[in-house]
Amino acid sequence: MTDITAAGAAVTSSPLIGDAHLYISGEWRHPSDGGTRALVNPATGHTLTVVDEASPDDARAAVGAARATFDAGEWSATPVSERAALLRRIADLLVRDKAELSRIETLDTGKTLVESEIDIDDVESVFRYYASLVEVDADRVVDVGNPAVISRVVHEPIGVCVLIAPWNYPLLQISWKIAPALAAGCTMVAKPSEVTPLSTIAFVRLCEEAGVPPGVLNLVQGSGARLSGALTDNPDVDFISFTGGLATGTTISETAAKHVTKVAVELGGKNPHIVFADADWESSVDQVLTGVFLHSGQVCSSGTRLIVEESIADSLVDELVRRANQIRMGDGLDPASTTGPLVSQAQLNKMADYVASGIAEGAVLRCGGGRPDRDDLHPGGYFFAPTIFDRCNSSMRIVAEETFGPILTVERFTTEAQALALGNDTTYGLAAGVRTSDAARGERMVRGLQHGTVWLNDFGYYTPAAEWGGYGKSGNGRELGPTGLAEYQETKHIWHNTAPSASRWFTETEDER
Ligand code: TXE
Repeated sequence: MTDITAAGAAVTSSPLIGDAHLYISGEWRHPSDGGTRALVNPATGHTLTVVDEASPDDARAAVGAARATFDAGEWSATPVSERAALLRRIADLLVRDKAELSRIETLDTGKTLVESEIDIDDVESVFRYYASLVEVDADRVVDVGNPAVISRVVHEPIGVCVLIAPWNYPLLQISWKIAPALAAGCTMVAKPSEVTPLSTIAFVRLCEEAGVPPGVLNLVQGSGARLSGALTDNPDVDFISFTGGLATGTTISETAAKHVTKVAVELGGKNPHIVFADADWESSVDQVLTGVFLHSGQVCSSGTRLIVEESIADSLVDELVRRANQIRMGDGLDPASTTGPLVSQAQLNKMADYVASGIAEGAVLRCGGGRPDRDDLHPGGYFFAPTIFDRCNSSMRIVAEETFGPILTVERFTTEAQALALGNDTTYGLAAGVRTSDAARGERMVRGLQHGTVWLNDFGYYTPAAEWGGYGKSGNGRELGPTGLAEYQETKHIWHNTAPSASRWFTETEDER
């Protein structure tokens, strides 16, 4: 068993975490009311470290700092080339400190070290992508049919942004917000999840080292509900980008509407993975398994609904059960682990509740359903075995609701029309996968599925250059790609007449007509 207690102590003393954890106006501060929060290592249930937790006054101060810095105008007027260079310096520092950042992310979230390392690589890519994109984010010239008029559409930073992130991909998801916000010339308050704030604290220290000016990037952490008024019911905020649960996203959207504050929300999904009988067998087994059990299913685009053609359903489910039982769950720091624990006791309780509801509603439990029966797992860790339910239908809670854990449900179809209807039978619409060797059918399916990302004969991949976001209750707005930058920009039309002349619409005398 890995000695996590020792590793936890090392986190406390990490220079990347420091001893003060709020960053406002370029200063590391302790909270005004002395608030703290103990963070738990999900692999052991032991306290990992204790961090500062912001009060509502601190959050208001952070928004005030972002407002004052934006209104001063210096940052937003920084030449694009300088902002791009800053993003690249941040990317370089991510490379330098990748090992420590990955270790911190694993201790805080429970995910395996390899997954954390991939996350940090992806964060680096996002910064490099937006550095390059903003350099070519040109104004548009519009021909208005009058050679004397120069008509331009220009992009300007939207202003003060509040960036609220969840616990499953802490640094990755907040980087999808911070990178375009910095590229666009915005100022911001970042609020990581109170469950997993460590990597964001460490990252803000790197941003400071890279030369992000004081007041541009401010950091508070703590309970979202407690800080909500200061961050989302605040006329000084111009844009809120939120990733998290549906209920929270709805509350934030309602609150922000009072101030006509722009909001973009990414609220998870209930993602179908559709397998036709003619699909490649080996990659189907592999990717259905990875698609749902990676990071113990705590992924917004997790392929939790297997929708499989009846003729191969029994054999595919048998094989998935066999493979799921072999998954090496364990402490994320242990190189032998291929997936880690759930993030918290709350998530563990939620899975137990979903398993009970699946059984009560008549689904057939084929494997998992509780804590793995293994002596080598730490007794305090939040481990939940990969779970497969067969004979499911979309009226069951385990099929309709986002479980956000390692639970695969299986539904069966006999026709393409049924497969499509099942794939769209969800209130969410974040991501979907289709597997078939029939190209024409594949194309019909990807066009028919009402989801923000659709994979054909693949699952789970994304690139910083392509938009990410959801249809339906998976949210609105997009992250990544050019749209992910546009979210942080206002669009201004400048009409410049180089040879002004009177229009004579309102005339002084009738003769002028
Ligand atoms: O999310 P919350 P939770 C889903 C998943 C999960 C469920 C609940 O199904 O089981 O959401 O997870 C902040 N005003 N996803 O409870 O509460 C909070 O501090 C402002 C899907 O962890 O939505 C944190 O920083 N902020 C998802 C962030 O919101 C508030 C990833 C997310 O927390 C707030 C995670 C408030 N009133 C969970 N209340 C995805 N889309 O990938 C909370 N917060």
